[in-house]
Amino acid sequence: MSLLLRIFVLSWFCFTALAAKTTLPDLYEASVTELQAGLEAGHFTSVDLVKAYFARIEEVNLKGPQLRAVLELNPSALAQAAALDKERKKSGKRSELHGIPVLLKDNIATVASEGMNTTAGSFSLLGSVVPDDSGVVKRLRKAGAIILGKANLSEFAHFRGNNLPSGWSGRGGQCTNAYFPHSDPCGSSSGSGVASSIGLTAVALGSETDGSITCPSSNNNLAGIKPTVGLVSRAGVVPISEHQDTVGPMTRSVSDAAVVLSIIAGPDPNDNFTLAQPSPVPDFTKALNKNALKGKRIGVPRRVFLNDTITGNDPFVNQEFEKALDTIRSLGATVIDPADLPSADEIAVSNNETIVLDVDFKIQLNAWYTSLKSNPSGVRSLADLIAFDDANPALEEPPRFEDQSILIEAEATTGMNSTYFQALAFDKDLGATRGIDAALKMFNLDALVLPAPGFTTVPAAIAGYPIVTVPLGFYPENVTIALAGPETVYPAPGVPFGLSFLGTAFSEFSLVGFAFAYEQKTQTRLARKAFAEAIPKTQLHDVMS
Ligand SMILES: *[C@@H]1O[C@H](CO)[C@@H](O)[C@H](O)[C@H]1NC(C)=O
Ligand SMILES: *[C@@H]1O[C@H](CO)[C@@H](O)[C@H](O)[C@H]1NC(C)=O
Ligand SMILES: *[C@@H]1O[C@H](CO)[C@@H](O)[C@H](O)[C@H]1NC(C)=O
Ligand SMILES: *[C@@H]1O[C@H](CO)[C@@H](O)[C@H](O)[C@H]1NC(C)=O
Ligand SMILES: *[C@@H]1O[C@H](CO)[C@@H](O)[C@H](O)[C@H]1NC(C)=O
Ligand SMILES: *[C@@H]1O[C@H](CO)[C@@H](O)[C@H](O)[C@H]1NC(C)=O
Ligand SMILES: CC(=O)N[C@H]1CO[C@H](CO)[C@@H](O)[C@@H]1O
Repeated sequence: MSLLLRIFVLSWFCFTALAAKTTLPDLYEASVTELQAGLEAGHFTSVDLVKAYFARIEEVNLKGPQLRAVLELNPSALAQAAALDKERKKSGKRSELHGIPVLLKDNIATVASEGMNTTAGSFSLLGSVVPDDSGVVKRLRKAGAIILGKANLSEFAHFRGNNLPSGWSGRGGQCTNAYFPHSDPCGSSSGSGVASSIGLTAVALGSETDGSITCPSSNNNLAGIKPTVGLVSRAGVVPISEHQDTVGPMTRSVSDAAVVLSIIAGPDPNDNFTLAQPSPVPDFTKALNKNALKGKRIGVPRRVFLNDTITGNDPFVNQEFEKALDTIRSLGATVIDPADLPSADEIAVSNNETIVLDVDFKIQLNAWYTSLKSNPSGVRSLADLIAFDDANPALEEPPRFEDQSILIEAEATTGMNSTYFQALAFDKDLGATRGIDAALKMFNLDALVLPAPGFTTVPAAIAGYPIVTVPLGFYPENVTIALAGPETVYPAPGVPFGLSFLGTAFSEFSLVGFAFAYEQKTQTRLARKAFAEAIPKTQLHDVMS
């Protein structure tokens, strides 16, 4: 080789190495689109991605700030990544999630042979063998996604004891927020929220019965989608209630959430609620339009949060909420304020939701335990679970985390009787007919908007209707810090909170558009990062050979 050619080749190598390094995305913020582009361009592989996320989890999960966001890593993830890298080279990507790591809330089942447990955070399910992958995991695998691991959560999706704090489970301990030391991550999809917020995974899935995607998305500076009950399969998800449970994405951007929802949504013969959804499943990424709010009518159902002691009494959240309404106006929408739900004051005092959830939980959790191929704990029912917790206090009832009042209340129910069916009908009436649908119709609205913290999720929860949440603001430096649980505080300086767009059944496509327009205009997520110790340092270049 001539000297000139040598110099050329050498400098070409240096140039491409440098170019690759400079084009590697920062995993704190990296979007699915950026990661997919990097994988396609060969700047890094899915094996590199899994290694980097594992290392980032290692830095902050049990060490350093001890966020306790992740329960288990998938021992098969690296092998899955290698196979998907090979397949990409040979025949191209299967979908936008090909080779992208996804973290699952620990109530979402994965086959035991892969090496992980599905426990909803409870030792009563450790080592249990589920009959199959959950419906959403089947879709993710088909799309070429990599299951990275299982996230900590409020045990049994916060259906164990009213006095247990968000983010605590027997198996995982207390998960905490990355925006202020020992602050409340909210729940019950706490670990999914914390892990997404600081890039311990590309994206995460959570589940919601009432607030469990919305609230941790709000507290962790994320975009979250709580889909209509019946859009996304709940087959293979440790249940609370088939009338309210739903699975959805918790991600750093609305775009990422739209990519994930497009893949996990759709009918599943193992969850007959999904068979009634409109066909075909929309490509939600087509809803990502910066002008989506132009000419729309957005209502503010004030009575949903006026009497809410969490949000209604928080002048700072309200102040940021008023600014959000101005932003929505500036994006070309008409804000109708107030646009109250006729049922709002009845919802505030109704106990119908509890009646339904208690009865459903007992029936469906019993069915979960009996469906298991095996369970080393010997627990085969809700009654067994209560006895198991009491018999294993070191695992499940450590000091200050003893409460299992909800389990006991649910166990006392006697099945579906007329009281139950009446409560179910009241919920539909309060949440949908005289609630969200009535307000949409009366004021001729395209959607409703509410602050995400507090009990603003209840109308959509009892109606089975969707919510799309985006970052709204952060608590100020001088906020009064209060206790949220035995080991957590809320509010606290710098802790995020969100804005929720709500609508009727299967209105996700519109809601995604509205949330995207607001997110793109404000870019609130980028205004603040986690506290220094909670920001993992490992990046792709650290793990690439
Ligand atoms: C979870 O289950 C797998 C296989 O079922 C087992 O090998 C593994 O040790 C379990 N993980 C933990 C953290 O106990
Ligand atoms: C689902 O199937 C059950 C019986 O397996 C039935 O009772 C229920 O009404 C069905 N639900 C829907 C929404 O189709
Ligand atoms: C909620 O607040 C409104 C307005 O202040 C009031 O009229 C109504 O009685 C309150 N409802 C409840 C259930 O407290
Ligand atoms: C259920 O809702 C209806 C309608 O608001 C109400 O009359 C009834 O008292 C509620 N039941 C319970 C148990 O709260
Ligand atoms: C239905 O069952 C519940 C307990 O699950 C009980 O409190 C209620 O009184 C029963 N209703 C009727 C009409 O028997
Ligand atoms: C915090 O500071 C702001 C402005 O700097 C002030 O308006 C507000 O009253 C203060 N809040 C508290 C709780 O001290
Ligand atoms: C992945 C990981 O760090 N998992 C840990 C979660 O927390 C429990 C309880 O401390 C540990 O046993 C796991 O190793």
